[in-house]
Amino acid sequence: MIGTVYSGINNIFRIHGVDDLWYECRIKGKILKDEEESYNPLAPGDMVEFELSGSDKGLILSRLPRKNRFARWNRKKEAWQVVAVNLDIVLAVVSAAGPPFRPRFVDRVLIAAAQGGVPVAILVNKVDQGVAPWVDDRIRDWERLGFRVLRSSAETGEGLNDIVKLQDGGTMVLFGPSGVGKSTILNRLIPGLDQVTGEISEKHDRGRHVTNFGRLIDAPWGGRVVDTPGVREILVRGIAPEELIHWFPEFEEPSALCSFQPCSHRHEPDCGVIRAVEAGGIHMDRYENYLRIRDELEEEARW
Ligand SMILES: Nc1nc2c(ncn2[C@@H]2O[C@H](COP(=O)(O)OP(=O)(O)OP(=O)(O)O)[C@@H](O)[C@H]2O)c(=O)[nH]1
Ligand SMILES: [Mg+2]
Ligand SMILES: [Zn+2]
Repeated sequence: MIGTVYSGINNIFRIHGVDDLWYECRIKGKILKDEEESYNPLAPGDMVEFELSGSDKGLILSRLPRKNRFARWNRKKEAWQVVAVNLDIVLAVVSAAGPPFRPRFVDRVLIAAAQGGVPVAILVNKVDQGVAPWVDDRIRDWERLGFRVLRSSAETGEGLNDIVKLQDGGTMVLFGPSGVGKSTILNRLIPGLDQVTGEISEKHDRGRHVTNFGRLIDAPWGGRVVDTPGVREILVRGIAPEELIHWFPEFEEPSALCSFQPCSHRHEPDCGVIRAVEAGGIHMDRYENYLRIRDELEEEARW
């Protein structure tokens, strides 16, 4: 039997079979072959082959090849955590305010999505709480770079239709910090969904956070969405430090003009990137984020 993984908790996976029935499945044997260096062999959206072990129970035998994957590096486990797979788009969700707007978090999601081969867009939720000038400034910069940025309020309903239009019958994962409104948005869009909302991140700190497995949801208008538990951080991994600029599209052209080659674009004289920052072609905050991530990657490379 073939089916799709919708959710998982304590290594029991909820699977929708191609026969349109639902199954509770465990993995047969100890491990599922995973050549991708991730600690979770299955993620929402995975297609699996399983054998029946009861009327609505099964044993997963193998995972079918993935079209793409969106993963984040798990610092504690020192491995990739695959967030969701077989996606049409990643929606990086942040809040305009409360919890604070986190543009650098978004920049990292943009990189992680590109690494996984998944198109990405940005959603700034809670616009009903006001959009400060510095927030708007950063949004405009993403737009200038060609990224699609949506603005929404789950409170007033503003912008929610744009999310549906963007998803367009495909599979979309909502990914972002805790408390930005991912589940509230989905509850509002999908009557009767009843995703838990309002759980504040401190609860996770106290260890009540039992699973970090997302949930695949069939959208009544077609296609699917994946709600994911909020994360505190997203690390950039798997990129050589000197390759990092290729993941910041607006750095590419200026970096060709650097006098020193290779140039780290930190403090070298006559650096095209630094000149572009001064001239406004590269946003200062994006540049500082680049420096931060570059430091992290170099630190990592030393180990
Ligand atoms: N003012 C305002 N509050 C919102 C909005 N969207 C969500 N909230 C509130 O923000 C809180 C957190 O919302 P959740 O939907 O639980 O956030 P989440 O992103 O799912 O959080 P995690 O599941 O922890 O990752 C709830 O109290 C919501 O009522 C919004 O657009 N405006
Ligand atoms: Mg939630
Ligand atoms: Zn340079």
